[in-house]
Amino acid sequence: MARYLSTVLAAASVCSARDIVFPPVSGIQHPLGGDYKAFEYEQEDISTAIYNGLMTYSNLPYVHCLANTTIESSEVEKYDIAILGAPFDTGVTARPGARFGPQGIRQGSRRISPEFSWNVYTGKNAFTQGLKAVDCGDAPLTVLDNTIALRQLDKAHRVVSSRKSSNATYSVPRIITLGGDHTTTLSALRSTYDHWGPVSVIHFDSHLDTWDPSVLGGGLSHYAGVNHGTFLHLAHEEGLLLNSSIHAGIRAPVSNPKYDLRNDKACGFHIIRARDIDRQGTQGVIEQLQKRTQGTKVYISVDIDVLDPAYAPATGTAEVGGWTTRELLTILDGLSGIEVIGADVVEVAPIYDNPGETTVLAAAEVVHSLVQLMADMPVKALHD
Ligand SMILES: [Mn+2]
Repeated sequence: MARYLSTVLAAASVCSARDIVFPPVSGIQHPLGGDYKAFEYEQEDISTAIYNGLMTYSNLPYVHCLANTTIESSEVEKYDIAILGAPFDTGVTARPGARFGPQGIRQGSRRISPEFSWNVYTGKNAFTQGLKAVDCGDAPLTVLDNTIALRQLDKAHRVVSSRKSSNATYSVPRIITLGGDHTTTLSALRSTYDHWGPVSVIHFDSHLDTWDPSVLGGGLSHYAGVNHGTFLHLAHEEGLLLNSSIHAGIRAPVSNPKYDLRNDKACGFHIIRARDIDRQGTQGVIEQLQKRTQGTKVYISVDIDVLDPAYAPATGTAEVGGWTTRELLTILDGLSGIEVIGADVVEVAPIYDNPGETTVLAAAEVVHSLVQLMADMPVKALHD
């Protein structure tokens, strides 16, 4: 016992009781030098690491983009690509939960860091191509009134897109919204209209989302007609869209094939169905999307339910028979060169995810591909 105690006391005399002291490894210089037990805090770098600090998308710097909401104010740090959360899920027709989507997607992105992001397929790092990407946090939206919440989101988009850009050549920062249910895309399109006029939408989704409000919800009240299945119809009515838009991954049933599909066409859309990929391959899908939107500015909206529930179970209105995560990422990366003026990933409802975080990991990587598309092709605004 005495011998044991003296050993313990000897150990305690060279390091504090709870330090973990590793024996020297042959041939390896200990970072603290020969006398590695003489611990000097000055030598420890605590300036940067992933998994530290408050969580932002891909460990990007946080900027309080909504500070001092005088629109002309330019006092916040400049940026070119803004990640903006839209915690709103009271426009859904099935399972709620997407209000926690923004934090879910950030959680899924925590292993991505700007300095460790060279893509083995593209050979590029979206974060080091000259445009500054930041996380603006979430738009503060009331959970008790949809009309007010969407007006708050309209305003948040207007403020964030009106800040000074970091890159002198392109004056308008572009926004990638983390949804939120799909209704939130309407605010984003109102904002892109202000800077770029009407745009094409590439809409990845299992559902059409162009439903006439008189068919979906509007029969009940005007208020109920503004929801995650009608926002593209409303965007068309407001004149925000060009007639060169296209859906990709459609497979959910429609209520009336004649009316719904004719109405969809009238809203300016073509349709690529989910199973079309079996015949065309990813390359065929890429070519259709490019051809349809050629020569126009493009907004890309990704409803995570475009993926099969095997790849994205955590969503409100899951539809089986969808695309794989790899197929979607291949298609997105294949769109490099398109002028993307805004984008979003919506309908991520983390409560339905699994311990492996399948959905939020996929959503985070989809956002990464969207950042890459923006970095590849900076776009001038109408007044530039
Ligand atoms: Mn949708």
